[in-house]
Amino acid sequence: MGVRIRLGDKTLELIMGDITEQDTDAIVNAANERLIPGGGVDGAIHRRGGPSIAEEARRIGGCPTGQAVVTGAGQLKARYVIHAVGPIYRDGRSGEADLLASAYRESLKRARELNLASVAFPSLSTGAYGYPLEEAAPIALKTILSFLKENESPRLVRMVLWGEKAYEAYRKALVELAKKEGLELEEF
Ligand code: AR6
Repeated sequence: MGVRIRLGDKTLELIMGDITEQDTDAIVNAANERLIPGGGVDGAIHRRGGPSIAEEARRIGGCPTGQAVVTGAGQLKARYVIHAVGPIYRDGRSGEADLLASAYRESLKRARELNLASVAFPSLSTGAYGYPLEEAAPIALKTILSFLKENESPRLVRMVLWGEKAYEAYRKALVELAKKEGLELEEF
């Protein structure tokens, strides 16, 4: 159950669920700059994916805020994990919005470099990093939609929201974005 908008053969959809269960070509991890396994999405991905992900991440060594790097996905259904580092929210006036948009865009660039068809994202920065959901959701969706418009890969982006509150915040942002762009909203 979810909601989606389509742009030709491209789809942006929202579901409520667990990022570690997605069978998209890649899933995105809400990582930290040191790429050392933490809690939240990061903890769940490393727990279910097994130690090979952290080993590969350790060889990469780190990733600045607003950037993204790729590893394999160990035992997960996805083929790749894209480790994106979102900003820690301070006051909303310290460049957070640009860095959050960059974390989404850079993740999508990694997917495009690998010519992937589908990518699933969690809501970056809205857990331990404290970004308010209502502020993060429109930034995430707008950034993803403009990337889909301008690129052939990926064709499907799925936002996987953990719980009702996150889902509703993103749903509201998608309704507003669809209206602004003149796109139809589909329930499924
Ligand atoms: N599937 C989808 N979403 C989830 C899941 C899940 N299994 N679990 C939590 N969420 P967070 P951040 C939601 O804290 O804010 C780690 O320690 C959660 O409700 O995972 O970017 C890293 O190592 C929230 O809305 O990521 C970093 O140090 C969203 O995912 C730091 O946390 C993101 O919450 C990154 O913090």
